[in-house]
Amino acid sequence: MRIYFHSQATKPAPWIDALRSALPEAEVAEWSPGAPPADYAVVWHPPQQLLDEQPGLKALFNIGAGVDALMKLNLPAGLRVVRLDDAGMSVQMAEYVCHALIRHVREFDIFEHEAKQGRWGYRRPRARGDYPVGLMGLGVLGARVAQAVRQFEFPVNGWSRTPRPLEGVRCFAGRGQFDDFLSASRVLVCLLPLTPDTEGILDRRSLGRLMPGGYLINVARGAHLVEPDLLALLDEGHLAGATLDVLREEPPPPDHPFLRHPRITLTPHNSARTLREESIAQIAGKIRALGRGEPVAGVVDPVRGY
Ligand code: NDP
Ligand code: OXD
Repeated sequence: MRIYFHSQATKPAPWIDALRSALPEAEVAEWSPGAPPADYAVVWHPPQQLLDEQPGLKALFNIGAGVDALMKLNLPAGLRVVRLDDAGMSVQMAEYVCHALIRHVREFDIFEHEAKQGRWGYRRPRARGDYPVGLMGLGVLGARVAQAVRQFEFPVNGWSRTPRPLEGVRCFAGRGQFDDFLSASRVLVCLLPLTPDTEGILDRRSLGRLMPGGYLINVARGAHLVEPDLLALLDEGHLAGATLDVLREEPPPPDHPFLRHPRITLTPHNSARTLREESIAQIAGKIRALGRGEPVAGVVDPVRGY
């Protein structure tokens, strides 16, 4: 069995060594143009050339949860694309979202700022019931985030493409219930995959339907957000702020208006990092299962695009 690894976002050697240890029966190498045919490829943002030169792959493993970069390529018909299925990401995502939510609702950002100005000011406590959290996407990550947010006793609304009943979550589904979901939420968390249906979904229309003083946490993809619409709604006072882990252009150009915006907190696409050990254990398990002819979880539906 031959496996190729390709990613420009991470050093290949530790991945290749770890894949060799997990699958000692396999020949594992970094992919290079003109390489002989392989059985599997483990990739992040591969070039089209890899797919064109490897039409016989049995599966393409993505070392991330989001497969939007792969869906833009011309994939051989019938190629099985397998995403990471949690692999240690959901707990990181839950930490990140709870941190951003609590920092905003408890006004820690304001306290930090005031202390640096030498001020010691009390503020009237906010009631968590006034901050219903709307989760867009109730998949592997969204469901875990919903559970974590509930632990802090915030009201939680959830929105998915098909109905996903979750204990303690008021669930909405499909475009028909989107507006009701938005108007019942003050803090909006985006954990949707990026697809033609969801690109630009965080725009003036949708963000404008949140309760006044709304807050956006985008941890999915930068292209979900129409960036000028967020700036306008912050200026108009309809939104109180935003925490963004993802931007349309990463890294952003030095003059990007979000970089120094007083009410936008940015992190460099690290809300849920891919963990090498967990990911390789999962991928190796799936390669073995496929070898035995068994089904595996996390196979992407090419029609839905996630
Ligand atoms: P899943 O595929 O498990 O879940 C996706 C959820 O979104 C599902 O509930 C799905 O609905 C819903 N959804 C998809 N399309 C629509 C639509 N058109 N309308 C309404 N709901 C929709 O994905 P994950 O939870 O694993 O990951 C979500 C995304 O998070 C990834 O695609 C990736 O882009 C991003 N991500 C970001 C990271 C970061 O570091 N910033 C790290 C990891 C992931 P249904 O349940 O009906 O299918
Ligand atoms: C992912 C990511 O999709 O890292 O896993 O963004």
